[in-house]
Order: sequence, then C-alpha cells, then structure tokens
Amino acid sequence: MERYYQQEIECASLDKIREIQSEKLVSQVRRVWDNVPYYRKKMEAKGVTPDDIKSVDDLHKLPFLSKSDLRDAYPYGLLGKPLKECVRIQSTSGTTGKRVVAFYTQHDIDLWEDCCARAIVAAGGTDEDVVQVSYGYGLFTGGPGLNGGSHKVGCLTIPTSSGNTDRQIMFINDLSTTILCCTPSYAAYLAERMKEMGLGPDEIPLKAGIFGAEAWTQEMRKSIEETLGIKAYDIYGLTELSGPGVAFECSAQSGMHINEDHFIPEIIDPETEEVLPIGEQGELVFTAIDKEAFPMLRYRTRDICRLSREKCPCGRTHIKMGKPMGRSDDMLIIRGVNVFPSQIETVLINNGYAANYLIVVDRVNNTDTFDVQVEMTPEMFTDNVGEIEARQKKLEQGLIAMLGIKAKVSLVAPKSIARSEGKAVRVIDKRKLI
Ligand code: DLL
Repeated sequence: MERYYQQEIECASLDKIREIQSEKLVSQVRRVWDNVPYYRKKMEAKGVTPDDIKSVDDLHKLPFLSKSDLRDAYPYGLLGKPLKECVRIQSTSGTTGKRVVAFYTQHDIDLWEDCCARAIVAAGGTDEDVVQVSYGYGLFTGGPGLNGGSHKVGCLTIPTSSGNTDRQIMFINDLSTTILCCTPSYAAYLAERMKEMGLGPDEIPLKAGIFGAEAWTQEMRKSIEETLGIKAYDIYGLTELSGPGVAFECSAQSGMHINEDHFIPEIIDPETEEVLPIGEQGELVFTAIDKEAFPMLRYRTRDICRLSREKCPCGRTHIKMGKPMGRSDDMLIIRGVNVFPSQIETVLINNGYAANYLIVVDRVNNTDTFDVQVEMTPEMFTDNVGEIEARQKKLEQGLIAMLGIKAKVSLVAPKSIARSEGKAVRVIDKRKLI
C-alpha cells in the first residue's frame, strides 16, 4: 500500500494544484515587488507589474533569474524578509567565484523539511525506520534537509554525515539502518566496501536508499540496488530553492514528482529562453511560490531534463521530472560534439565496469584530446597486456557508438581512482585551466 506524508496535497487534482499555484504566485510576486528592489527593477525593465500576474498562465511574463543575478545581488540583495526574521543560511559547494548563500525563515525550513519527509515516506519510510544521513552536514543542504525530514516522519535518525566509511558500515550493521541517504557515488563506494568485507545483499539490513545531489544513471541504480539489496530512489534539489526534496521518486521509480504546491517548473530552450511544451527536453526553470527569505522567481537551474504529466501508479498527481542528464555547465563540448559524463558511465556499467572513471580533456595543437581512465574491477584485474588492450578497444568502440567520437581509454588498477564521499569529480578539463 502506497503511503504519503501529506496525501491531500500530494494527490490533489490538477485543478486544485493550479488553484493553489495561482493564489501563491500572485501573492509571492506582490511580496517580491514590495520587498526586493533588485527583482522589482528587473520587472520594471521588462515592463511588468504585479497587476499583470493574475494566475500561473501569466508566469511567462516575469523575468528570469540566473546564477549571475545571485552573484550580483550577493549577499543580501535578494532577501525577501528582514534579516532579523531569517534563522539559517546554507550555501552551495561552488569552487569558483562567489558561493550562493541562501537564507531561510523558520517557515522556509518547515516547508523544506516537509518536502524531505514526503521523499522519505515515498521511499517506504515510517516511524519504524532507522535513517542514516550520510550526506555532508554544514553549509551543504543534503545533511540538514534529510535530517529534518527524517525527524518529521519520526524515524530514528543517525546523523553520520559523509566520510569515515568503515564507521558508516558499523552503524548500518549495529543499529540496523534501513534507509541510507547519501550521494549515489558514495553509495557505490559503501557498496564496494561492504562487498569486500564479505557482506552480501541479504546480510545488509538496508531496504532503501535516497540518493541525489549529482547526476547518476539507471545502470548505476541497478548496480547499487543489486549489491546492497535495496530499492534506490532518486532525489533532486538545489540550494537556491531550499535543498534536497524539490522533487523525489516514488515506488514507480520512473522520474521524480516535483512538489508543485511549492515549486512551479517550466522547461525552456536555454538559447532562446522560449518556454517548451511538456515532454520536450530543455533547461529546468523553477518559481518558488511560498519561500519567504530567498524567493526565487523563474530561476534558471541549468539542469537539462524533461517533464511528464503521465498518470503515476503511486497515486501522486504532481508533475514528474526525468533524471537530469547533468547541468548544461557540465556538458563537455569535445571536437564539437556534446558529451555528458553520464553517457560514458552508461557504457562502462553496461560493459561490466563500476562507475570509477575520470575524464581528462585537453587541447593539443588546436585539437581536443579526450582520455577516459577506467578502473578495472578486482575480478577483471590482470597484467596480461593483450587482454587489457582488447578490453580498452572494446570500451573505445562502445564510446564511439554512444557519442560518435573517439576517446582514448586507459584501464587502470582497481582502487587507483579516488573515491567520492560527496559529489564525485569525474572531469578534468585542462582547456579551462589556462
Ligand atoms: O545538491 C541538494 C541536494 C542534496 C539534492 C542532497 C539531493 C540530495 P546543490 O549543491 O546546490 O544542492 O546542487 C544542486 O545538483 O542543480 C543539479 O545539477 C545537481 N543535482 C541535485 N540532485 C540531483 C539529482 C544539492 N537527483 C545541483 N540528479 C542541481 C542529478 C542532481 N543532478
């Protein structure tokens, strides 16, 4: 039987959802106009006032916000409430330029944690469960968000944060953790360690995982599910909009329901900024309709995906987003061809490798070089040069079939590529390091 954290709203009719969205949007736009001079100026520049926004149908009239606006307005320029009413900040893990600093009132924290609670219940969580939160705690939103959601559901919460892998496994076993929350790359690492320790899927108490914060493939999902003996659910979110829980997967495991009573999604063409019909692939844009402290209107996420209104067997009515292929910023253009790391991951896992790889791109004599280092699994490890060359060639052929361009594959020894405890770093683009 499907369980819900807030059934009435999670399963509301489309008419009801539209009604809620319209009502919240109208008052949010008014609030922002009155309190956020930065955005008001953008509205004025586009010739739009709050009187023009009467329902969700008018959303397209509003100007977009992008990461560069967040940089320009750093740190307080987009505050929707006096600082005195804010109770928390969180921040992105950005390594270049200014980080995004997002503010929260208590109301914002509550709605964020409700979203995470919905995700935990959708993954089968109840107050009988033991939830181990192995996302980082601190400025990163993963730990605090899932921690709050887990409390709301009444689960016993283990705030391990990320890292210290053997201790993570000790807690999983000693305290019979049933739900693990971490990045998919860390889940894969934990799975690898448990396998090495001789723990089979039947001996591991886990039943589910809630994995997100980075792009991961269906192939990776299958591999983690098999090794840990669990169901692995995707969860999506970003600091600017609160954190994890903007969207989450249900028992159908076929896309993530966007919490539409809080976030209105649109898909746009990233070049022309034209709004695309549901079903088409493009850049995801969100309007947060009841966040107070950091009220993002038409925020361009740079994440590329599709939306779907198909009826979901779980009974939830909120629109679903497909797996983001990665950020448009993560997309590599190599010899003119668009390449997402997730495409490479698919080829590797389909050929029996784990997702331990590193893509190195450089430019030599005006031509892009494209090298992929791939770790052999312990089972396939050999020093037979002929065998290694044959394997490399097979992977190169697989990559040509997937991408249309040639990569140079080098197989490396097991454990030689650094494991990730948070978001994995898969790409070194030396062309950008000049
Ligand atoms: O990663 C929030 C989060 C924490 C989500 C824990 C899920 C679980 P940021 O650090 O601001 O926030 O990074 C947000 O990460 O724009 C996507 O590009 C990427 N991302 C997040 N979830 C997914 C996912 C958190 N499930 C950025 N699949 C987003 C693919 C994801 N990419």
